[in-house]
Amino acid sequence: MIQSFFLFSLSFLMLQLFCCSDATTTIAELPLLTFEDTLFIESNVDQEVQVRLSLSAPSLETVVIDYETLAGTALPDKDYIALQNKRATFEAGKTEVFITLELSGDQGVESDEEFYLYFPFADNAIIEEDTMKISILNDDVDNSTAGRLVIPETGYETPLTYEGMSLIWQDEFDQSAINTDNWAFQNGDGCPSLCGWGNAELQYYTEDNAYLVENDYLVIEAIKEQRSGSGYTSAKLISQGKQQFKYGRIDIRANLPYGQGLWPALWMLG
Ligand SMILES: [Ca+2]
Ligand SMILES: [Ca+2]
Ligand SMILES: [Ca+2]
Repeated sequence: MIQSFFLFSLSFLMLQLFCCSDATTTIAELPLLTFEDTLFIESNVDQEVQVRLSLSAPSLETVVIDYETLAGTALPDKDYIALQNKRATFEAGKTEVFITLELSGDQGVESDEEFYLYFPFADNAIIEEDTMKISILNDDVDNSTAGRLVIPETGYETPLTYEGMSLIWQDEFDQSAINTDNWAFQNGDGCPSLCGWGNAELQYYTEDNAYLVENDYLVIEAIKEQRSGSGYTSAKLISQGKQQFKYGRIDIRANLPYGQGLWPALWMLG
């Protein structure tokens, strides 16, 4: 009886160990759902695109991932076709599947937009990260202002006072001409000593391209034209030898152009 009892007890213990050890191992070995945020260029026509889902390791079981779209700044029907109660299936042993999305094209000028793919539930896989961001990059531009000077009506207001500091110099470009007490022009292409101004710059600087408008603004204009061997002209103003400062705070308010090859710059050199 004693021996029999002992064996039963041992069997029971072994059964317990097998049970718990096996259950723990199974959970730990479920693969992890992985993916990366994805971006697409909008286009002018509707398009089908694909996003990729991956598993961290192949599974012996079929893995099913539930998914649906969630609106962001991109909206269903306007920017993409909404999906609800959809399922992506990884056959046993597979670690990659693709989900097809339908994006709406247009020719409207707008901001880049985004929406989301949400993964609420998985069979035989673990979801740690449950939301993929899908970005739609607008590819339309506004040509209505090309070649015209547009003074922006919004932007940073430069204060005239700061606590603990006093204003010792300013130029609001509100006189009848560029103030030569403050500014000198650095003209040419830098040659022969520093052709391209050390930066392979393509323009020829001339004071013709700097002027004041509306009693309040300095304009520096870049023009595609030939001048002394350069294919472009622009202007450079420097305060060197006229207004120079050591320590303190300098505020500059400027509106900078955007486009291929443009390199607007506000330098502080010492
Ligand atoms: Ca477009
Ligand atoms: Ca759009
Ligand atoms: Ca657009």
